[in-house]
Amino acid sequence: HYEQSYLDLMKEIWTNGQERIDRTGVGTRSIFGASLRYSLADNAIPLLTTKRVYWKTAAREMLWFLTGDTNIRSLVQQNVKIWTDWPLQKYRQQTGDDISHEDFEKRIIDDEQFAQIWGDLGPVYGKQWVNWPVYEAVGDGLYKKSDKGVNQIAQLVDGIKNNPGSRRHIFEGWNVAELDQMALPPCHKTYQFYVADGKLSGLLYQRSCDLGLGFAFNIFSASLLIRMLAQQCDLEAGELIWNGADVHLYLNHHELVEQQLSRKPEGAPKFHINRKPESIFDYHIDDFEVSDYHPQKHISAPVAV
Ligand code: DHF
Ligand code: TMP
Repeated sequence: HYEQSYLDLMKEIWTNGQERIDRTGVGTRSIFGASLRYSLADNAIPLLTTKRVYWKTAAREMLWFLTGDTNIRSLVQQNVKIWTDWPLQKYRQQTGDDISHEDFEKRIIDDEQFAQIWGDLGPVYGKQWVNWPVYEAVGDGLYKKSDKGVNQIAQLVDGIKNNPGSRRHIFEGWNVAELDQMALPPCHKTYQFYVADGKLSGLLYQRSCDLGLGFAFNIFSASLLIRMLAQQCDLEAGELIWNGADVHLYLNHHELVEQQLSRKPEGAPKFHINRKPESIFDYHIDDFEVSDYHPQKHISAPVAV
């Protein structure tokens, strides 16, 4: 089963990983360097079956990245709460207001100005993907920021269509000059694509991976992106190769780990796109459908902020 290698990795890290105190103070067991492969042939999609994965949440996040938006407001409006903790933490620290999650999210929705000030994550994924800043020389050694940055995704689609054999189908989230403005520097930081035999494959380099929580979203989202790109470029989807660098389990995920490792992966979910949108930027959540997904019960686990 395609999920077995993930469960094996989880077991290996839980039993043999190096224990460290991490940035969040929660503590992790980790290994450095892991690679997993998933076939996307015949509509296969790597959704975990040993716990329910809320794939629509992950798909909404991916569509949000593609709009270039970095404010959580449009996510929260769609009931996607996976990014709320970071702006909330900043708001609490800077104002001393001990507002609840619910009240903060309500305010983000109800008060546009509040959302503009407190809901932004800085120049994270979406900004770098579709509007990577560019500077123009204005003389005397001075530069100014151009109105329009580089749309790496549009360039990627052009490249795959017009020069499929290229070894430069890359987009990058790690803008070193802007890391200090980001709520969280990108975890899924580099994507590269490869066309052969009418199939598009993608490789994701993930510098830091929360194997209990983020990982399930990351492999689904990367696969979704490969599928959308393949459709736009009239290719079949090939494989996802996932490369993790610091791959870890948080120590407070012990229940999740034990439960998940006691379960057997089962079934082979399929992913479908219902229509062909005009461009990579025109997909809508209703275009996506998953069938044959019968996962075991969701397991909730705390997210380390
Ligand atoms: N920090 C940490 N420590 N781990 C992460 O995985 C992580 N992921 C981030 C931002 N910072 C992070 C962005 N992605 C969840 C999933 C993905 C995600 C953030 C959070 C999450 O909480 N998933 C739960 C609930 C999903 C839901 O409510 O829809 C899950 O069980 O999958
Ligand atoms: P770090 O910036 O100190 O590495 O912390 C980021 C944490 O978030 C780390 O546990 C990895 C996790 N993460 C994922 O696993 N996937 C994601 O997509 C994101 C945004 C974060």
